[in-house]
Formats: sequence, structure tokens, C-alpha cells
Amino acid sequence: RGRASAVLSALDIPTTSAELDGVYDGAWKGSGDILESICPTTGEVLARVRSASPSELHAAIEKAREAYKDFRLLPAPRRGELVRQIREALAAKRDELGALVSLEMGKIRTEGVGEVQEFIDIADYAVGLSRMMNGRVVASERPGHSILEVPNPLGVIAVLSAFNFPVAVYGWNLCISMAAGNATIWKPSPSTPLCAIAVTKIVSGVLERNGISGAVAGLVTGGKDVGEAVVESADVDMVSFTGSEAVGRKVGKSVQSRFGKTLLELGGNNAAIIMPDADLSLAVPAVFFGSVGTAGQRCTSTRRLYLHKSIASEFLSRLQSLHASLKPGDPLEAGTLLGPMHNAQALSIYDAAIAQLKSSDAEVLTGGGRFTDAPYDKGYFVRPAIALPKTLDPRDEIWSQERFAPVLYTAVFDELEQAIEWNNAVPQGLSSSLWTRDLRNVGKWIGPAGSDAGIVNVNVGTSGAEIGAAFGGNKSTGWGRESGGDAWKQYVRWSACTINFSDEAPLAQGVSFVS
Ligand code: UN1
Repeated sequence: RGRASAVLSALDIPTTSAELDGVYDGAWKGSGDILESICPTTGEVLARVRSASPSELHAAIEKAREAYKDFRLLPAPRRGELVRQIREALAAKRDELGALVSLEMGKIRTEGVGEVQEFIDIADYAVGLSRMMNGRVVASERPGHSILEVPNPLGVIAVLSAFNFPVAVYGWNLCISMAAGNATIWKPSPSTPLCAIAVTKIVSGVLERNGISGAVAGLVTGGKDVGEAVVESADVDMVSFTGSEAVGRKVGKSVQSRFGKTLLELGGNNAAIIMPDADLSLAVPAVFFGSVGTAGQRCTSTRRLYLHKSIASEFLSRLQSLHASLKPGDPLEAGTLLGPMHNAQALSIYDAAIAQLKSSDAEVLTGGGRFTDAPYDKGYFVRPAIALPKTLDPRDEIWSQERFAPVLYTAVFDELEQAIEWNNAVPQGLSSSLWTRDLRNVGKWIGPAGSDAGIVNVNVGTSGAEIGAAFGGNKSTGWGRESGGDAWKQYVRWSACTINFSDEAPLAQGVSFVS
């Protein structure tokens, strides 16, 4: 309790009030349903948050649109300067905010701080981008004509983020959206409202000091109803959604039906493939981090492991000994590698996965159960599992479903082609990783007959991407791209402008319209 209070007060979150305001639209408010922020490690209620009522939600969207009307006129490099100040303000609170991520989400301290670092990194990137969000000049076929492709701010961007990255994923969206001249409105996961309030305090502080409407970066906490209302609002131009395939399918359909834009980042069912020539001293720890890190709750977590038959038993025994050294612990304590799962719902996904393995006669090599002894009985601690399913059929649901939990499904292959076929046979297409020293394998893996995922790594695990490249997945992962690369191009509206500087008005394609 004392520790939680220290972290919260360092982030300007009052610890004495019974309930916190969970809505910001230039001013703090909140009179909707109460959300409880529960510490996954101890089960204690960290805070109670008043979420957005329907009228507060509509007012927040309206304020965002008003704010956009001014903000779009601010030159992009000046918007970049605001992002730079946000970067500085975040960096000044990096450790405190990282600790709050650990307290409220449950990931270990280095990963909590890493998430804030990811926000700082994308802010740097967006500052640069604010001077480089260029259109282009296209050659016209008509004399005295020019064609410009012009990017302009899009409008109001809603960001619906998940519990597992309660800071960084909003950061990717906010920084790019702000540099692009939009107003952004954030609907965080209902179970991580404190991270959202802390980040919004930091961001709004910068905006207010610069005389910019805080509604440029609004916050509406809430549950399903608030999420649905945001998604359905015709005043929201783009919905950037991170979450499950099931909810993403509904979001996609709903936004499409009103011809809004979506950016979807849905399930990952990511595989690592280990070739006979892989350096196991690098590959084993990478698979360990990929499958156990964040208690298996990254979109990019390693869920499937395909081992070449010649190294399979050695790889598994090395991986199992790393598992054997794994002890659950307080995510805030130095040296802890295994924190709790996030909440009861996350735990039930793990339990269902283990029950399915048992009922399908899969061999469970290690793990498979909760930690029930004190002090771990109050938190959501589980033993990460490695399993060898009986079936190799990738269409079987044991392989084809994403399970957001630390369970690693393993199979043995003879030829790389077989492993690539398995890699690609599932509906999802987020991340993938090949371990080899042979260039010929690399060529296959990254080429037309290679991995069909959005992230295709070589001697790098499936999780832990940097911000510079576009992040996202293909197929049922939703095809969205966030963060770096060309992702910014989705946060603007494009127009093709043909301008005639001449004294004639010829038609294109040589069409003549005179009788
Ligand atoms: C997510 O799990 O939603 O690549 C995002 C990674 C992190 C981001 C993950 N940089 O694992």
C-alpha cells in the first residue's frame, strides 16, 4: 500500500480521494461506472476510477473535434515541438511510470520502464517525422499543369488499447497522430486506468503549458459500452484498435459500415523455427524470453516452437532447465523474471489452455498450474508451460488459436519448407522468427515462399520489436501497421491536387469536347 501510494503521488495522482476522475477533455471529470484498478501481484485495489458517462463521452468527442479545428492549422514542426516536450516530460518520470505499469499491469520492472522508453523512442521518431511528412509532385501529361499529392490532418483518431501494453501502444498512436495534426482520444483497457490517467496528466501538462487545448489528447476510461460508443461515433475518423480477434472483427465491421478508417492490431500466434545450424546459446534464451516474458501476454509472444529433429532434444532440455530456474516474484523487485498474469480473465485463458492440453493427451514437459502458496496465492501467478501436442495438424485448434498465456506449443520438423508451411498455416500473421546461420535459409524465409507474417525476424525472437519499423500483422491480425515505417500515412487524408498554371484548359487523355 505504502509503495503504491509513493508511485502514485510521484505521478501526481491523488491517493487520498476515494475515487479518481477518469475522463479528460481539457478538464478532469468522470461520473460513469466505477472501474477498479487491481494490483495483479497482491490483489489489492489500487484505486477506484469514475469512468465516462454517455454524455461525458459525447462531450469529449465533440471537444476533440473542436480542438482539431485549431490544431490542424498549427505547422507540423510546431506540433513536433509539442511532441518533443512530451518526450522530455515522460523521460523525467520514466522510472515512476514504469513502476506504475508493473504495479497495475504486472509486468516486471525492466519491461515496465522499457514500455515508457518505447513511448520516448516513438516521440523522438515523431519529432523528426513532423518535418518530413511530405507529399509529392507528380508529372502531369498536360502542359503547364502540376499534380501534387497532399497529406492533411485527418480529424479525430480514437485509440482503443489493451491491458498488456498500457503505455507504449497509446504512445505509438498519440505521437504520430499529434505530429500529423489530429486530435486523439484514448479509451484504454478498463483494467489499466491508472496508467492512462498518469500518461494523460503528463501529456496534458505539456499542452496546457503551451496554451493548446487539452482536448487534443483526450481520455475516456470505461468498459464495453464506452468502447462501442467511440467505435460507432461518426465523429471519429479513424479507430486504432489493439485487442482480440473476436472484438477486432466487430470493431472492423462497425467502423467499415460507416466508412470510417480502422487500424487493427489483433491476435498473434507467433512461431520460432530453430534450424540445425542455429546458435543455441542465443536461440534458447530468446525463446525463453519470447514465451515466458510478460507472462506470455505480448501480442508478439512466442506461442509455437518448431525444432529441427537434429537439435530438438538438446534445445528442449536447455529450455527446460531455464524454466526450472524460474521463480515467481514481485514484478517490482530486481531479479524477478516471472510476474503474475494480469487478472482473473487472463488466468482463465491459461487454465483453459492447460485443461485442453490435458484432455488432448498432449505431453506437458514443464509447467501447467498455478502457484498457490503464500505470498503468491493472492496474485495471478502461473507456471509457464511447454507442451508437445499429439497432433501436428496446424488447423487443429490447439495450434490455430491464439492463447494469451505463457504456454509454448512445440513440434519437430525435418525440412525448413515443412516448418514454414506450419508457420503460415494459422489464421494469424503477426510475428515470426527463424534461427539459422545459413544464408540460403534466410533467403527463403524472407522471400515469396517464406513467412507470411508482418514481422519476419532472423536470429531475433518474435517479441520486442523496435519502434522504427512499422509494427503489425497480416491475415486475422488485421493488416494494421503502427509506429514507424510508413505507418504515419494512415493518420492523414490524402488529396491529389491537379493545378493548371497555363492559359489553356486541355482535358486528360486527349479527350476533345467541342463539336
Ligand atoms: C503488443 O504486444 O501489443 O514488439 C505490443 C513488442 C513490443 C510491442 C508489443 N515492442 O513485443
